[in-house]
Amino acid sequence: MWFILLLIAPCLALNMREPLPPTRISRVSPVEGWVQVRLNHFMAYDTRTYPMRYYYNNEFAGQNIVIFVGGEWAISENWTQAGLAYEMAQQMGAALFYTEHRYYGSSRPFPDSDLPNLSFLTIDQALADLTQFIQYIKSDAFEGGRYRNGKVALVGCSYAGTMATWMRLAYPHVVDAAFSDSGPLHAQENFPEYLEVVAEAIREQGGETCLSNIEEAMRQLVQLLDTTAGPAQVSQMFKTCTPIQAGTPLDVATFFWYGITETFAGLVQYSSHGDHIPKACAVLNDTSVASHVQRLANYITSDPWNEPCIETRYTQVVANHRNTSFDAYESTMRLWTYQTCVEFGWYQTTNSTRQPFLHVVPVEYFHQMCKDFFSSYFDESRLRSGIDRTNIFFGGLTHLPDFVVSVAGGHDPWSPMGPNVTHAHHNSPVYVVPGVSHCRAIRPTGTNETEELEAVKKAVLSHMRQFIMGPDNDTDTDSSASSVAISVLLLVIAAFAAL
Ligand SMILES: *[C@@H]1O[C@H](CO)[C@@H](O)[C@H](O)[C@H]1NC(C)=O
Ligand SMILES: *[C@@H]1O[C@H](CO)[C@@H](O)[C@H](O)[C@H]1NC(C)=O
Ligand SMILES: *[C@@H]1O[C@H](CO)[C@@H](O)[C@H](O)[C@H]1NC(C)=O
Ligand SMILES: *[C@@H]1O[C@H](CO)[C@@H](O)[C@H](O)[C@H]1NC(C)=O
Ligand SMILES: *[C@@H]1O[C@H](CO)[C@@H](O)[C@H](O)[C@H]1NC(C)=O
Ligand SMILES: *[C@@H]1O[C@H](CO)[C@@H](O)[C@H](O)[C@H]1NC(C)=O
Ligand SMILES: CC(=O)N[C@H]1CO[C@H](CO)[C@@H](O)[C@@H]1O
Ligand SMILES: CC(=O)N[C@H]1CO[C@H](CO)[C@@H](O)[C@@H]1O
Repeated sequence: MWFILLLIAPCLALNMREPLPPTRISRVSPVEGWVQVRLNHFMAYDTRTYPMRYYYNNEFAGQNIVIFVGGEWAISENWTQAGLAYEMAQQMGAALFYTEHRYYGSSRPFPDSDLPNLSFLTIDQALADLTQFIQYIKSDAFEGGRYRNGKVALVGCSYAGTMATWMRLAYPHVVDAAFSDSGPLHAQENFPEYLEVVAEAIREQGGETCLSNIEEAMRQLVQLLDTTAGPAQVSQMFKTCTPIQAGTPLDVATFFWYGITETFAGLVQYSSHGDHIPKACAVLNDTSVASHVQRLANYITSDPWNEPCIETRYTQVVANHRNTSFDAYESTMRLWTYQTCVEFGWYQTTNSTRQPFLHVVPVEYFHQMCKDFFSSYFDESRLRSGIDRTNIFFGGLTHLPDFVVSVAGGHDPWSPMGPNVTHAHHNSPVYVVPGVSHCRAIRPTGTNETEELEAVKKAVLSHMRQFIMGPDNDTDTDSSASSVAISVLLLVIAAFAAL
C-alpha cells in the first residue's frame, strides 16, 4: 500500500523522484558539500541559515560552472557523472555542481515538515538559494576563488527546468545561460490538458482502438460501481487494499485517481518512446478477455509500478500526508502538494472531453486535499491568489528570458504548461521533439532513443557552448552544429504542419 502511493504519486509531482539517472561514465567521484544559506532571503533582518547540500565534480574544471539544478527530489551523485550537463561541463571546461532544493532530500531547514515550518518552502526562496550558492562558489571562500570569473550555465528538467529558466529571468547577473527540459512555466489551477496529452500519446503509440477500449471500460466501471454487488467485484478485480466504499465520493475519486488515471499518467510521462504503451495496449486490446473492465484491471494490476494493492481510503491518504516526519513515506509528496496548493495548482483533472477517463476526478478533489493535508486555511481562494502571484512575478508563458534553451517532449503531458515553438525568439530557441516523453533531453547523447531527440541534444550542447564561450572557432564543429540545428528545426516545423 505504501509502496504504490510512493510509486504512483510522481505524476502530480512532475518528477518527485530524481529523474532516472544515466549510467555513470565518469571515473571521478564527486564530492558532497554543504553551504549555509539564508532561511528567509526576503527579510533582511532574519539572518537564520540552514545547510544546503550539493555535489561537486571538478573533472573538467577550468573556470566555468555548470549547475545541474535539483528539483522536488533528493539528489544523488549520478547526474554529476553522466548526462547532458556532464557533457556540457566537458565541452565548456567547467566544474559540474548538482544542487539540492530546500526541504527535499537532506537539505532540511527544520526537523520536520509541520505546517508553520513550511512557510519557507517556495520557489522564490529556492531561486534565492541558488543565487547565494552561485555567489558562494564564485567567492574566495570556495577553492581560493578559482571560479571567480567563470560563466554560469544552469541545466534542469521538469520543475528544476522551471527553476533554471526563472533564474535567468530573476537573477540574470549570476546566470549566463540556462537549459530547461520539460519545465512548465504557466501556473494553472485546473490542468485538464495533461490527460489530453496522455490520450494523444496512447492514440499515436497504441492505436485508436486502445483508447476506445479504455473509454468503454471506464463507462462500464462507473456503472458497475453503482450496483449493489459492483464495488466488491471491482475491489477484487483491481486488488484494492480494502473494499471500495462506493457511497463515499472521496473514496471513489481516490480509486480513480491513484488507481486509474495516475497509472496511465505514469505510463505516458515515463515511457521512453519504447514499447511501454504498445505493451499496455496489447493487454487492453486483448479480445480473448470479453470484459473491458477486466482488461483494464489486468493492465492496472500488471503495471509494475502499481503493486501490491490500490489505496482507496481517502482518510488513509490524508493520514499518510499529514505525517510531518521527513522520513515518512509520503514526505516528498506532502512537500510538493504544499507547493501546488500555494503556488502552482496543476491539478490533472478529467475535465476535458478529449480523454477516455470520463469525469471521475474533479478539481474539487484537490481542493479538498489542500485543506485536509494542511489546514482549511488553504482553500480555493488562497490557491487562486497564489497561482496569480506566481504568474505575475514570473510571467508565465508571456516572457521567455534570453539565453535560455527549452525542450518539450511532444508526448510529455506537462508540455501544455511549457513553451512551444511560438514562444521561441532570438537567443532563446525552443525545440519540440515529436513522440518524446518527460525529461528525455537531459540524458546523455548516444542513447539512441530517436534521431530527433539525439539531434536536439546536440543542438542544445551547441547553443549552450556558444552562449557561454562565444561562437565556435572550429569551422568543422560550427558547420555540423548548425546543420544539426537546421535539420531539427525542420523536424519541428514538419511536426506542427502534420497536426
Ligand atoms: C489494438 O488494437 C487495434 C485494433 O485491433 C490495433 O490497430 C492496434 O495496433 C492494437 N494496439 C496494440 C498495441 O496492440
Ligand atoms: C510517520 O512516519 C514515520 C517515519 O516513517 C513513522 O515512524 C511514524 O510512525 C509515522 N507517524 C504516524 C503517525 O504514522
Ligand atoms: C469541470 O467539470 C465540471 C463537471 O464535470 C464542471 O462543473 C466545471 O465547470 C468544469 N470546469 C472547467 C474549468 O471546465
Ligand atoms: C503554444 O502555446 C500556446 C499557449 O501559450 C498555445 O495557445 C498554442 O496553441 C501553442 N502552439 C502550439 C503550436 O502548440
Ligand atoms: C539506433 O536506432 C536506429 C533506428 O531506430 C537503429 O537502426 C540502430 O540499430 C540503433 N542503434 C543502436 C546502437 O541501438
Ligand atoms: C576563438 O579564436 C580567437 C582568436 O583566435 C580567440 O581569441 C578566442 O579565444 C577563441 N574562442 C574560443 C571560444 O575558443
Ligand atoms: C540508477 C543508478 O545508477 N542509481 C544510483 C545513483 O547513485 C546512488 C548513490 O548515490 C546509487 O545508490 C544508485 O544505485
Ligand atoms: C519556525 C517554526 O515554526 N518552527 C517549528 C517547526 O516545527 C517544530 C516542531 O514541530 C516546532 O517546534 C517549531 O516551532
